[in-house]
Amino acid sequence: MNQSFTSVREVNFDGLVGPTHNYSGLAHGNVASMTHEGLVANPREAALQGLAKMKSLLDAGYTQGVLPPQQRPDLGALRALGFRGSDAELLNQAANEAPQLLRAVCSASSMWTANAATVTPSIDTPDGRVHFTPANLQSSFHRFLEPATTGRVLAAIFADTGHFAHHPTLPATPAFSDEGAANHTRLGASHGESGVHLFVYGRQAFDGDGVAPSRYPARQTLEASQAIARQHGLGEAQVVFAQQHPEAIDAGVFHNDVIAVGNGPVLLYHELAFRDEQATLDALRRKMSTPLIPVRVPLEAVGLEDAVASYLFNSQLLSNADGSMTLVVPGECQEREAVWRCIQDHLLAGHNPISEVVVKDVQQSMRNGGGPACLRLRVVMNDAEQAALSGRVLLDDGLYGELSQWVRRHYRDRLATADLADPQLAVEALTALDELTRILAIGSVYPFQLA
Ligand code: SUG
Repeated sequence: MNQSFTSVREVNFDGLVGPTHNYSGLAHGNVASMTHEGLVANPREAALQGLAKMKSLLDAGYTQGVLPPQQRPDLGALRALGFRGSDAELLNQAANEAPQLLRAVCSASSMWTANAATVTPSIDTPDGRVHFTPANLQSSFHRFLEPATTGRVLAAIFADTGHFAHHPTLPATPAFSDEGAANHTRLGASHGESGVHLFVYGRQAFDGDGVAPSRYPARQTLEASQAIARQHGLGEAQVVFAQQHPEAIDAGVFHNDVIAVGNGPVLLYHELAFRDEQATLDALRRKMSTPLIPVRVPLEAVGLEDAVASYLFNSQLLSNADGSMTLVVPGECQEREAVWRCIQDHLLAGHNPISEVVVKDVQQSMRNGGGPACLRLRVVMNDAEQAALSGRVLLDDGLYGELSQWVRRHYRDRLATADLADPQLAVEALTALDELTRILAIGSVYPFQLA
């Protein structure tokens, strides 16, 4: 084992759940979000569940990072839409005249950092820097509000321009619809060796054959994925573009990470993940310098409904020092018999590196369609890059303790959609976030701090 191999690791940056976490049913095509609309949320529990997941992975020896939530309610967005007056007046006017807009500007959706950006590790880029592109998230209004702050947060943490390169979001128009790392998987022998980048898209904007889902939107375009690859300097030999199976999207698979997950040489995927399964595997095999280990879950073992409800494929697949892998699955996998059987009989008992399954309760996030893998942005870094991070964003026991206390001090344990108009909620949220930027030592990143 050479030094460059041992000093490179994947850091999972989980999104902290924000104080306005609620169930507004904002995400069309996301079955969990649509089903749980109107439920009373528990933001405190949501944030603590997220922190507990981070802490248990830290305790198991993985390097864990944390990203702050966004400023919500996004009062600036309401002002841009013509609402006037004091903060309280704005919220009141929006609640009366356009409740759907108020719900959108209150969403805590930035917790799903797999959609924050696409990241390419330095070993794969021509200039030897880690490259970032914040996703434009233009498919929905509530998520379109994220990229500006995401860009500031990433620039604050990955500030060292000798190691990190930041690109602008793609044009926020349907042709370049981009949902970030949720549709991007890097495959290779190990984190420290060069990888092949699998970009999965739902539709082609310009010259496609028109094959696309009919019921729910395809959120990622081929053109967006190609532009990201270009921005990051990835050459033809390093990339594979594959179309998602339209049937899967129509069953509620709104991102590839709801139906496939890769790590190292392993690609765990459902039979209906890709429109052309064989061509996708062939292309990966041609370009990878190490044998691909496909772990295929057939439709007869796990139906699409079970896959979507359990979020089996929205698991984190993590590398261990001995070459084995750990699969971190959401608790909902235990509730679906076919899924649990597949985990035991097919994944754990199969000829593949997956040797352990860890179950995590992230139910508050799951009810909005966000499993363990949605909650994290993977950044592969070497020692020098890790040392060049700004702020206090790598979790240790001390930071975990402080963040847990911070959540307990500021978060409500009950939030209904009717509460979103409460001006006191906005005051609480901004007070909490101001304190958070000091805990994380990332400077001013929120609009209310920059005004
Ligand atoms: O974009 N849900 C998110 C869930 C994102 C999950 N991410 C990944 N699969 N990587 C979405 O559909 C619902 C929010 C609400 O209703 O407030 C929401 O936006």
